[in-house]
Amino acid sequence: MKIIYAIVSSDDGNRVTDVLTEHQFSVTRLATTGGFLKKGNTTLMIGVEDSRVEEVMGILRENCAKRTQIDVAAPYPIGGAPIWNYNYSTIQVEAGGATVFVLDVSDFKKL
Ligand code: 2BA
Repeated sequence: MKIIYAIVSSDDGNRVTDVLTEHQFSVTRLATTGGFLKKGNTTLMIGVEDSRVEEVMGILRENCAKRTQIDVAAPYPIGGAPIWNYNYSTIQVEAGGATVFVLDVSDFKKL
C-alpha cells in the first residue's frame, strides 16, 4: 500500500477530490499553505493499493490545471525586519499541476 500526498491549487482541489471519490478512492483534504508564495493550496492524502497508484496519477494529471508561468509579487525581508516591512519584487514561477509524493505504508488499520 502507498500513501500519496498531492499538493494542488485550491482552485483544483474540489474537482480532483470529486473525481477521486467517484473512482472509489478515499481522500482526506487538508488546507495547506505554500512556504514560498505563502498562499493557500490544498494537500490531498490518498491511501491506495500499489496497483492503483497510476490511476491516481492519471486523475491528478487530467484534473489539475496545466503548469504555466505566472508573475507573482514575492516578498523578501529587509535585513531581519518583521513581515509587514517586507519589500516585494515581481518574479516568474510555475503554477498549476500537482506536486506529488508517493510513500510506502508499513501498516494500515481502521480501529
Ligand atoms: P509554494 O512553496 O508556495 O511554491 C509555489 C511555486 O513557487 C512553486 O510551484 C515553484 O514554482 C515556485 N517556488 C517554490 N519554491 C521556490 C524557491 N525557493 N525559489 C523559486 N521558486 C520557488 P510548485 O513547485 O508547483 O509547488 C507548489 C506547492 O507545492 C508549493 O507552494 C509547496 O506548497 C508545495 N511543494 C512543492 N515542492 C515541495 C517540496 N519539495 N516539499 C514540500 N512541499 C512542496
